[in-house]
Amino acid sequence: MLNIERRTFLQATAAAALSTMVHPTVASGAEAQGPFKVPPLPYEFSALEPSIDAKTMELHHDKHHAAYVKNLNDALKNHSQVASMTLDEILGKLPELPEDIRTTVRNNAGGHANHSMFWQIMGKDGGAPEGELKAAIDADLGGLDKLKEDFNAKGAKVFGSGWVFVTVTPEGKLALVTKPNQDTPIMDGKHVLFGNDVWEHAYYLKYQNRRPEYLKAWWDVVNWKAIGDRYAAAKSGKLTI
Ligand code: MN3
Repeated sequence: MLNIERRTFLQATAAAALSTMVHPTVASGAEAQGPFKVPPLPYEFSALEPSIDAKTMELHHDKHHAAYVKNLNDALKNHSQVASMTLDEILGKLPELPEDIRTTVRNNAGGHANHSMFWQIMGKDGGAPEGELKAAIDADLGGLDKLKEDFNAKGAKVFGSGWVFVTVTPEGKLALVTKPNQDTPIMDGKHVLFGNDVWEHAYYLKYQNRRPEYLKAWWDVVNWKAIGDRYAAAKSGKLTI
């Protein structure tokens, strides 16, 4: 009898210990505490193979992006006014933010915006630019082949970590721009049509130091349908991040 009670007690204790161990892990999952969340990847980690390998996608989305969101939420813990702003508002008003969180917010809100855009504009069977988007690429960037060539050249030249972007005005005009670290053209009051991440974490597992090879292969997983939707949203004033 005593032995059975003891066993039951031990089982109950073990279950309680397990539940206190498991519960906080679930409840406080990477970014759960705060206004910003990591958007789910809209495809499998392996969907962009062979251009981008599944392991890179998993680490990039679940670890790197999640860390930007966690750091951003942590920085805003005691800044409820900033925490109530949208990501675009925060990025457009960095100089007005409290100085003690400005750099942290710049890096991590930038990282959150850049990666949220990045997952969205990639995918399988991405098609080709069509309609007004194609016309704008032809008119402003010299056509798709020239865009790829110039974009890759700019991306290859980013020293250290950064991004290469195509920006879009409300009138639909396109331009190429690079940014260091997790900066974004949104910080200059511009809109991002799309961009590519040239941080080593985006390609190093598969390409090591061969960034130009990654830049070239990346075009195979660009989702022109999603970019076309962003182009239309930019022209109707509805484009965010
Ligand atoms: Mn990245």
